[in-house]
Amino acid sequence: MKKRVAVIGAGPSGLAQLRAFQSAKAKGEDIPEIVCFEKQSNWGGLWNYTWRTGLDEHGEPVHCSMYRYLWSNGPKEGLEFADYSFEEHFGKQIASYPPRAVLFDYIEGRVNKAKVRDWIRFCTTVRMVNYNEDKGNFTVTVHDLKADRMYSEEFDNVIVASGHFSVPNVPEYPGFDKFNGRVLHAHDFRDAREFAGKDLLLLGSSYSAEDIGSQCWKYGANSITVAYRNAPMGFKWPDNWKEVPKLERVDETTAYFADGTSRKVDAIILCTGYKHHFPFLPDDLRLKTANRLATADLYKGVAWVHNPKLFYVGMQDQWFTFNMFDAQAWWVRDAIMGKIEIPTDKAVLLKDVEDRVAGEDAGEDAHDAIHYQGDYVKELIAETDYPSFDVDGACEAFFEWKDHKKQDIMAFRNDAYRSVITGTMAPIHHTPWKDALEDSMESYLRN
Ligand code: FAD
Ligand code: NA7
Repeated sequence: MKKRVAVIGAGPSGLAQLRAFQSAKAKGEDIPEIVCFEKQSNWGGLWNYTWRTGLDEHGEPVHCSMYRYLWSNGPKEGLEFADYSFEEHFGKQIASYPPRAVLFDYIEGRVNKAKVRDWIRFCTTVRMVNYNEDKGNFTVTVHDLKADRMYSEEFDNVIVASGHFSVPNVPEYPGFDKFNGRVLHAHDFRDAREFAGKDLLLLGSSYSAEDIGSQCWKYGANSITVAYRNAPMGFKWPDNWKEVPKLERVDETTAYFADGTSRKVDAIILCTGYKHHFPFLPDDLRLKTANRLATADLYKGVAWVHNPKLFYVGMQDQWFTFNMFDAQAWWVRDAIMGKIEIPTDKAVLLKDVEDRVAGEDAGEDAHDAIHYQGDYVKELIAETDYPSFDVDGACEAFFEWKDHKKQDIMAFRNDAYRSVITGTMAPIHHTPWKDALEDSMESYLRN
């Protein structure tokens, strides 16, 4: 009997897993039967944009945290697939910070070429995964949302690729229940035009605060105030943008901060991050980790130390994204196919996790963190046949990106980088980011 493998989620991580198995098959290898369960009606994960918020048409929590005018927040040269370049997909080199629709098209291009769509059961939510001690396998219980039917199947391995930037972390501050305007989390933010002319308060000092604030600024918000909990982002912001210390409370109209200042605001956007949340996993299989580069309890960052027939892909905080998911997916494939041996001594697995945590903790700044994750990508790639690429070159692109942000936070997306896959330089986009209000794929590719 062929092994059966369940993949949960068809976002970039799950699709990397399907492509990994398909590439082995294309080389004549005998691969397991792969079944991918995806609760949405299409692939792409967070990149599959929807206007919906809250619950979807089936009553399931909406997965999408992306918004209408999102452009890549890092250079595409840092995430390019080593086996499918941007030039292969678009037939030419394109600018470095593609809008969401362009990246969705690129992600889709590789899996269309691999012809793996038939492996995916769409509109199917995984409800529970249980390990059967007696049989040494898993029972996966799913809900076919279209047929409104639940059923269970058995699998030898399960790969969790359900993402971790979808279930919002929603703190409450005194007075939220009395505030006259809207209070929403970044997960439910969609169209920046809604906030044109408004005075906005954002909480948080990471990517979501930076980017949602920038979007609202671009589409005409009157002012942006960002309250930080520990440290400000510290960029050179436009005149109508201010960073202030921690929010203490709000009343009907006004927000009050820890430095004694206050500001009248129309809406509050909580850019307060996300939770690793796996409602379909029981206690013995469920990952509990902070959002960090060295996750808890995952050998090599992917194999569940308490039962290494279960794998997680893409659970780290991310400098590297698509190519790191690939590195992980190829490694997981080879572990499942017996080409890589996972030690049977649990102490060895736990020591690996401990060393990774210590390695991350030894780093002092973002520069070290980027190198740390780059080294992790290199480590995994060295153990499989994933095409090796210039990971250090990708790190360099990230360092330049960080410098460009420091120089001008509203202009860094106008810069261009060299591909570490094809060696060609990206063109400068035809319109500066702040002026490119129309950002469809057609418009972006018109270089
Ligand atoms: P996801 O994309 O979250 O996909 C997980 C999939 O699992 C989804 O399709 C979901 O429907 C499915 N799923 C979940 N639960 C179940 C279930 N129970 N049953 C069945 N299916 C299920 N990365 C970049 O490289 N560049 C960027 O510019 C960038 N911008 C970002 C902006 C925002 C606002 C956010 C939130 C993230 C951004 N990211 C960016 C990071 C993003 O995490 C990755 O690009 C990528 O989407 C992660 O892929 P994933 O497959 O691990 O998870
Ligand atoms: P992050 O990067 O996890 O950051 C979350 C931010 O929220 C961070 O600055 C936190 O403050 C802040 N936070 C968390 N809880 C609170 C409370 N209770 N009060 C105030 N501030 C809080 O999440 P993002 O959404 O920015 O980014 C996630 C992904 O989305 C990322 O990969 C991007 O690509 C897009 P701290 O700094 O710890 O003080």
